[in-house]
Amino acid sequence: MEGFNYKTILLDQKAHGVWVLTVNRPEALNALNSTVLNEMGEALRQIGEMSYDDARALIITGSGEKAFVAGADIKEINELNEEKATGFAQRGQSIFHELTLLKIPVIAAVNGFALGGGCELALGCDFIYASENAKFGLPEVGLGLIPGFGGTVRMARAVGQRRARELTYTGNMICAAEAMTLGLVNKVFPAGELMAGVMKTVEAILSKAPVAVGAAKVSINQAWDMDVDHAQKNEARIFAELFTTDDVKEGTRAFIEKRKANFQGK
Ligand code: CO8
Repeated sequence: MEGFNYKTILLDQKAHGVWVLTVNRPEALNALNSTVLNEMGEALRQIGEMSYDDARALIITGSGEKAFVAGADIKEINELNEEKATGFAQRGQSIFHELTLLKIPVIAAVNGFALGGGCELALGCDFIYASENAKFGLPEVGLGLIPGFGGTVRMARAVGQRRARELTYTGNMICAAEAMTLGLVNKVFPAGELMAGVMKTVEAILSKAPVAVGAAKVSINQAWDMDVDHAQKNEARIFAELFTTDDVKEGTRAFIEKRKANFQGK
């Protein structure tokens, strides 16, 4: 399966089953306009319909050296009224929510500015790797806005309420090293080595049982909105469901036979 044709994003296969979605408006620092959001929505639908044979991981990044995504498109925001703003915010929120529903890991490879909607896009991914020139921030209050693509929800969950408040009220940008100290970013790489670093982790994930990785994602995400008792019951249910897959037998048998498991994703 090769790439797809879009105008404002690129959707390419980097290795078998490893997809890279690149927001591709470098002239506007990859700002998210309606076309980008619509194309991202379509791309996620396509990936979501693929079997584990064809899709094992998704990497999200931005085109060019300078930006991951410098936010929602401010020119488009300037034209909104209350009704259209509701639609625009909900569209972004639902697409970023789709990232959490995909049963494959989604990794943000943040290669420059991740501001406003761009920071919120990264927050919607399973985790964030960054190049050392990356900058994170929620500058919306400086535009008379608040983060509207899930930022007031997810930033607090990522770094704690007090740090989220400080970032959101000041709109200050932080560098990759500080973002890592806050726990927003998992790893920082020298510029030019980011994608290789992401791929190393993806390869580690690809060696594991695909259905189990997907089930772990579902359990972690669902647990977030549950109390401990319900979350553990849910985990036990998801755990037990994996015993309907061949990969459980293969993984455990391979351990006993002291060989590498050959997982089939079913
Ligand atoms: N929207 C539209 N165009 C943008 C954006 C953006 N967010 N960011 C940069 N651009 C454009 C610039 O206008 C410029 O275009 P042109 O060359 O035609 O003038 C080009 O990209 C290059 O940008 P700069 O010349 O500004 O580059 P600098 O290196 O000088 O500065 C910055 C880089 C600091 C990143 C700067 O561009 C900047 O501050 N950008 C805006 C960052 C921002 O405020 N982002 C938040 C936007 S609001 C948002 O994301 C809300 C999300 C929730 C929406 C909810 C719906 C209602």
